[in-house]
Amino acid sequence: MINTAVNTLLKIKYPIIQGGMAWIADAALASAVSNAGGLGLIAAGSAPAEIVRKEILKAKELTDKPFGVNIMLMSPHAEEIAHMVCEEKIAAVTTGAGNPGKYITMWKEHNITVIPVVPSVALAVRMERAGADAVICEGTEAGGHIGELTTMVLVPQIVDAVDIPVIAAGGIADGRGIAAAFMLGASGVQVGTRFLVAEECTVHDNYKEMVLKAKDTDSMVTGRSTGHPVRVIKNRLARDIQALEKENADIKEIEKMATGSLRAAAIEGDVVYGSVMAGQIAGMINKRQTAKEIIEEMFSEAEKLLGGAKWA
Ligand code: TUI
Repeated sequence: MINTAVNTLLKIKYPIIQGGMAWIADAALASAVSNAGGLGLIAAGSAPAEIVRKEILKAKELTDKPFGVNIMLMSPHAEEIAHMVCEEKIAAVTTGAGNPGKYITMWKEHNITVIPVVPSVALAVRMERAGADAVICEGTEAGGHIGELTTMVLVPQIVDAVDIPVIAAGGIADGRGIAAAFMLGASGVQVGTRFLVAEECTVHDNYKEMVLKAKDTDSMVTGRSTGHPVRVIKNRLARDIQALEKENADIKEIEKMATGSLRAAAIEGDVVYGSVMAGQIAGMINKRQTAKEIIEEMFSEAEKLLGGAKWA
């Protein structure tokens, strides 16, 4: 058994957190991951607090295990969601796309385990000083909104810079990825892309098929010119945005094309003009499984590779 500081911190069987995928990670996926022994997350994305609260109430019906909420800090509703998770006594909060510093004291007062996603050593250090319990160190291989550095270079540098547990994310979808993350000093992993094809994931089937069919080179990054780079699977929308970016088009025009595009792909199944966010590891993902099968397969592979040593 792989038992680390992350198992203890989150009271979970396997040190794995499900990625907070906006418009996708709902009560169904979060509870399936938590019931399988990981930490499931409900992604708040850009939804209002009351919509997120409904998912939390559903998840409480579906699991008695701990689960968390991922707060996307660029959302206009981030502030109200930050307060709502305290009312709902959520076990853990992860954050993305910003600095959650101003909320950390409040969350800690409500016994919430706080785990910000960080793209750099500087932000990891600031989060530790602000009272975070752990950090998720997300490399640019990840899907969705990304930073510049790869998982390979970011994890060991953050491990050296902080004393709190480091959870590796970006490019991890099997036992080899887990074992590699542990070798870099991580004590847990966050996995998003592989859970997109989980049976319990309610994302549109066209989206799942895009992930299942993707090859190694099928993802690209759009939005660098707007300051909000996102990794997506290549399609018509991504190529159109790329063409506009090459022409140095107006940022507002590019942002207008991206608005609503994640919802279009995830909910409507528009995988031509929608935004199919997924990580570079999509090329390796080729089968549908339950969340339980995914987690158990990943950890049985990792345990073999790590040679049965006790990981703490
Ligand atoms: O947040 C993510 N991934 C996401 S959020 C998302 S929803 C969205 N939709 C359209 C456009 C933009 C977002 C889809 N995927 N991952 C975690 C993550 N956080 N990656 C990078 C960061 C990050 C970046 C800068 C965290 C902190 C940060 O701090 C800047 C600062 O203020 O210091």
